[in-house]
Amino acid sequence: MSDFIKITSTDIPEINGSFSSHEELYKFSIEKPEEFWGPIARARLRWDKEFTKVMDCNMEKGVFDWFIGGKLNASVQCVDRHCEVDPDRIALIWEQDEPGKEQRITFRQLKEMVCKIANVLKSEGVRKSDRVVMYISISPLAVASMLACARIGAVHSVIFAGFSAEALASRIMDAGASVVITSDQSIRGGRLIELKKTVDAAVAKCPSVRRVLVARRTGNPVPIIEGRDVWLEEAMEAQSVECIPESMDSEDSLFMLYTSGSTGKPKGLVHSTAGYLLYASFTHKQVFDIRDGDIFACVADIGWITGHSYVVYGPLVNGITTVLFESHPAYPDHGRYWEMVQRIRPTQFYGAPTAIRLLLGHDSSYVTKYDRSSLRTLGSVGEPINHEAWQWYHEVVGKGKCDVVDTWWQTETGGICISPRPSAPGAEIRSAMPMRPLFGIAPVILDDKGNVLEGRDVSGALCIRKSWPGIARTVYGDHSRYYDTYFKPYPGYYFTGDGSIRDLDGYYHITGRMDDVINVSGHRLGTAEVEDALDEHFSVAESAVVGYPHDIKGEGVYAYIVLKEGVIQEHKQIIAELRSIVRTKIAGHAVPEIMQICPSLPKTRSGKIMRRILRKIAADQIEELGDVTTLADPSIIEYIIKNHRHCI
Ligand code: 6R9
Repeated sequence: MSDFIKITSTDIPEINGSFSSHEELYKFSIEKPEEFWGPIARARLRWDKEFTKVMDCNMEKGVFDWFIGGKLNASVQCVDRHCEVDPDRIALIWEQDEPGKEQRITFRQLKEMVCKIANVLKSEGVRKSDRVVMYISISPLAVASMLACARIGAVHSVIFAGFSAEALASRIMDAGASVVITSDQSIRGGRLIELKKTVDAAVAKCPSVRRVLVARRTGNPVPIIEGRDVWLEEAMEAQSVECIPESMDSEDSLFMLYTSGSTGKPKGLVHSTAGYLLYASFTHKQVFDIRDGDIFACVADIGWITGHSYVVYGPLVNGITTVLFESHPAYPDHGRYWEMVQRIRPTQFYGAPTAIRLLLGHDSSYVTKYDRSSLRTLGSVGEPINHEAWQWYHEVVGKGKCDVVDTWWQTETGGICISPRPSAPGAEIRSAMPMRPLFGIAPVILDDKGNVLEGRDVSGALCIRKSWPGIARTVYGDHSRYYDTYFKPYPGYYFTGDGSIRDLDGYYHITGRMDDVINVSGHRLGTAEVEDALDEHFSVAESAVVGYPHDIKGEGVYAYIVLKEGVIQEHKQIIAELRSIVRTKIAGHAVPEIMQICPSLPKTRSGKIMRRILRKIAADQIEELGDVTTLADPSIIEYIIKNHRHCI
C-alpha cells in the first residue's frame, strides 16, 4: 500500500510491539497470525477455558481450526458480559415498519428473552448441535431466538423470509431440523407477508419437523395446527429467566446460512463459534471505528450474512446498541432512512448500493430536511457501488464529513475482508472501491492458468492465500462440495468467485462475479437455480439465464427460453406461468425481468451454451460479441439479436 497510516496506541491495544505504520502491523498480521490473533482472541472474548493453540490450518485441504482447546458460549459474549457491567444499556432498537414506531430493549431484557427462549427450546427437546430453522423477519424476538440457539449449543439456520415454501422446505430438509421458529405474518412497507402460511406449506413436506414456534408480529389470525404449533410468547411465559449457557468448543458450529453458487442447490455454509465471533466483532470495530456508546444502524435483514455479522453478532459482542430495521427505504417515502437517523441518532449507517441508487433518483430534500449530524461512518455492502451512488452517499447523505467505506466480503468469509478502513481514521479513501485488505487477509490475484499476478495494475481471479478466523468451515453435510467450490479451482488458495483489480496504487477494486452467479439487489442467485425452475414448465425444452445491467438492482435476470417442438400455447401465457413457477420454487427476487423465447440457444460444437454471448446481447453490447465462429449454428445469434428488443 502506498500510503502511510499512523498506528495509534489505541488501534489494536492487544498487540505488543512497536509498529510505525499500518503496513508494518498488517505485515505482522499476515506473517505471524498466531501472535496477532492470539492476544486479540484472549482479550476480546470471554473464555470458559482458554485455548492452547491459536491455529492449525491447511489451505490445500480446506481444513481450518482456530483457538484449539478453547471453550466459550456465543450468547455470553453478546449479552451476559454487558449485563454485568451495564444491564440498562440499550442493546436493540427495533425500527418497526410503521413510521415512527420503535422499541428499545436493554441488555438485561435481551438476556431474559434469550434465556426464556433457550428454555423453551430445551423443553422441546432441542439439544447441542441440533439445527433450528428460523423463517422470521427482523425483530428483538428473532435476534433473541438466534442467541437462544447459541446459548444451548443448537445451530441456527435463518432462511430469508422472502423465500418460497418450496425453497424453505428444501432447506429444512437439508438441515434435518425438528423445530422451526416463525411469526404469524411480517410487514414491510405496509404490506403483510404470510410467513406462517408459507411455513405450513413447507413443513407439510418435512416429516422431521415436530414443532413450529410462532411469534406474534401483526396479531392477525393465522391457521394453527393443534399439537404442532405453539405461540412463542406464551411458551416463554412459563420459563425461567436464567439458563446456564452450554460451554462450546471453539470449532463447534454456531450457525449455518444458505447461499447460492454457480451449480446445484444453495449450500448451507457453516460458521464456527470462536473464530466467527472474533472476526465479526473485530472487523466491526475496525472498519466502523466503534466507540463506547455508539449506535450502529445496519439496515440488512437477519436472513443474510450482513444481518448475522453486523446487526447481531458484531455489535452485540462489542456491547453497543444495534438497530433492527424492519421497513423499506422508500416507505412511507424516500426519506425513511434519514428520518430514522434523525430520531435514533446512529453513529454509523451500513446499507446496500441498490437502496442508494433507488434513493438518489429522488429529490435530495428527502435527505437534507433531516438532521444527520450523529453519523460518522457510512458503509456499503453486497455489490459493487458505482461512483455516482458513492458520491451521492458521501456528499448528500454525509455532507462530505463522513467516511464512506465500501466493504467487500461474502457469506463464506464471515466478516469484512477488504475495506478502506482496516484501522486508524485518517487514511485516504477513494470513491467506489474497497481498497485495503483487513488485518490477517492476504488477497492474491491469479490469472486463468492459476499463476499469481504480482505487483500492481493487474486483474484476475480474487483469491485469499492464508486462513483467517472467520472463514466458513464447511458446507453442511457435504465437505467435498466445500472443497471443490473454494479450494480446488486454485490449489492452495481460497477462491472467492469474484474478479478483482489491484490498481497502480496497490488498491483493490472488485469487478464482479466470475462464475454463473447473478447479484440482484445484493441477493445472490445461481443462474442454474433459475434455469432448473424454468425447465420444470412442460412446454420448456431448455433455458439459459444471465444477468444484465440494471439501474437500480445492479443486475437483473434475463432468461432465454427454448420451447419444446409443437407447443401451441400462447407465449404470453407461458411467460406468466414461468414467472409464477420461479416465484413458487425460489422467491420473488429470482423472477426474470426479461424473458426471450428463441428457437434454440447459441452452443459450441461440443454442446456448451455460449453464455458469454448471451450476456453481451442481454447487456446490449452487440458490437462486442467477439469470436462466434466456434458456434454450431451462428445464424441463431442474428435471430436472438433481432428479437432481443421485442421480448417480454
Ligand atoms: C456480504 C455479502 C457476496 C458477493 C461477493 C461479491 C458481492 C459483496 C461487495 C461485492 C463488490 C462489494 N459483493 N460486497 N461486490 N463490492 N463491496 O454480500 O455476502 O450475500 O454472500 O454476497 O457479493 O460478488 O462475492 P453474500
